[in-house]
Amino acid sequence: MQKKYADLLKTKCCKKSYEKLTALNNAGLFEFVRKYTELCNPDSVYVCDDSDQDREYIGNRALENAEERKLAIDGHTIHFDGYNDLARDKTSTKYLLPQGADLGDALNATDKETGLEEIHRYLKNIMAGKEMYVLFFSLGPTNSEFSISAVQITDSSYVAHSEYILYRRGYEQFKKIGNSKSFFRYVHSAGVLENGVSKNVDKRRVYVDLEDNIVYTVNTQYAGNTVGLKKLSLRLAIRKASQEGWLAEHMLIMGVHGLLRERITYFTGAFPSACGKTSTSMLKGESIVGDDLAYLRKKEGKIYAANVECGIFGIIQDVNPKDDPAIWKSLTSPGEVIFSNVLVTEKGVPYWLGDGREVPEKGSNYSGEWQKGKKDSQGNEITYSHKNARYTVSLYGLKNVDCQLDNPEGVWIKGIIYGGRDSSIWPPVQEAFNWTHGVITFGASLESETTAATLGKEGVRQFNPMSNLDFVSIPLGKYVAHHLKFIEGVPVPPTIFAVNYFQKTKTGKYLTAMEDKRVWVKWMELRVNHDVDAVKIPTGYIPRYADLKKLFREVLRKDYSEGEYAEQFTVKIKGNLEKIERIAEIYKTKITDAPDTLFKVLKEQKARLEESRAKYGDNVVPTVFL
Ligand code: SPV
Ligand code: MN
Repeated sequence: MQKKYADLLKTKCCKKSYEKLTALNNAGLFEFVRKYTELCNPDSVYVCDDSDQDREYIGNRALENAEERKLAIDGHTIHFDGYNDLARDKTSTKYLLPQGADLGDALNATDKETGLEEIHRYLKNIMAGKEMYVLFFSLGPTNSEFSISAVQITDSSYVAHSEYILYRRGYEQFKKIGNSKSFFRYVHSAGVLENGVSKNVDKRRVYVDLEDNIVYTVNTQYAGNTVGLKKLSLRLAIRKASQEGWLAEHMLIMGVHGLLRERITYFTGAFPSACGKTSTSMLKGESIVGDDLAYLRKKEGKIYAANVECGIFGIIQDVNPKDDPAIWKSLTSPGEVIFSNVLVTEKGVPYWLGDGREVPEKGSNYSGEWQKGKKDSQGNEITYSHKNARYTVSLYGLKNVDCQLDNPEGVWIKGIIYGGRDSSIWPPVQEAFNWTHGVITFGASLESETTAATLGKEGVRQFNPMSNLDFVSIPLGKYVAHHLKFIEGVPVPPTIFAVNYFQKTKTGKYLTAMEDKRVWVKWMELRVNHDVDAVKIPTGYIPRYADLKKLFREVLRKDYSEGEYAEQFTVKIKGNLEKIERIAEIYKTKITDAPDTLFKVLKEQKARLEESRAKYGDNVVPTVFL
């Protein structure tokens, strides 16, 4: 038997690739690679180790097989996904459930046996005529309590190339885990390519096997559906974390720098896709540890976090030199960048929505050849760059990267931020009364209006607890309970905040400017370090006007009027009460095992809001709470 396995891999791998695989001495890993080599039937198999040579090989393959094209600036390439494959596909992403298991109605699941049969049918011979890549990475810094080893099988050199930019290499780490079965596995095939993009998107599937820690994904290229270590790993990690007592979250990690002293205070922040997570982590004057995925662990009575990644797969829309100087610089200077789904001119110059430049007359984009006024089959104008167009860059090249990025201990987290796209209810910033209140009324009650980062209609208000709804892989009630429990034994847990960058006036104008975020984070930094007092309102603590006025002056050189403060921080009693009703109803009817604490905390909040309404009416200016 052993010989037969070896024979198959030996014929598909070059000698060096075969040796790299066997040097890992991991029978389970070897069998996994053999099984999918046999099933997917590639012409050849290339195994990558941690060498720069292999990284270069993958980058070159992406150009040779036209999944990427060179752009004018050295190191820059462009990749296009298919026209209907430009965002995460929630409908086709399913957990494979063994008989008797139940994740509740809020999560998308299917019978494991049927799902596996279907995906294996799709995978059969899917790589014929192609090369298969086998890659090893580490989720989190290597040689750390946070690290999880992961192996990726893919026939897409674009996916492999993206992973090289986004994750730490993990071949050597695999050597250290020996024969362990404790690693994550991903099998991906873009399927048949037509003009460089997946042809059979109608047969796109992302199936997550939680028992065996394997994710299968076929007939898609969009990174959110294919890059195993990103959102596919998050789904596996959430379950693992719940079993082991830590948290895997859809969170940025950043260092906020004190205005007064040389003090760096670390925060994590959870925001749904396209709601300001990357831009917060990249704020001018602060330093970035990560923009998307964080693991949080409890150590010696404190909470530490590490970035799962070491790169950014960021939304490019509205990246401009004024608001995002650091990213702008990497997107316009030589160095490794993969642009996806932007417009590219004949001269190889990329353009995107909101870049502040004049729009070219024509070029290539996600719809093929594009010229101004081009319409889709329904007569709608095709934007020159897609709303979910992205850039992939390494964090190491950014001037604002935090020096703790690779610290195997992680960074000590003193504040956690929750934020959604909410046009009418939450103020720009508020602080929870305590951990439980923050977890329930901010995290577990998060709602956000949908965006182009997932397929489907935009602007629909959606329940999205901890910004993690798309990735939670345990029953939601258990997930919330796990958060409540997480800080047991932590004498001073992180302070929880909620932010909202998207409040609008009745006429649809944003109430706050993009750059105002810089003030909100500085206020949070002062709060967790006990430097300022705050105003208690029914839903939490908000800043005092005088503190904000000072911060606006110091940080942005802007005048901040009492009128602005009153408008932005008015307590919307009706909106808040309706929200409580909506959230309580969801947890009552759709989610089994919701913790009792959740209903209790919501009830208390309701009582506070009703009391204020009786005294002051529906819209209460913050000054009455002084
Ligand atoms: C997001 O949409 O939240 C992302 C990109 O970070 S994706 O890989 O699509 O998840
Ligand atoms: Mn994300």
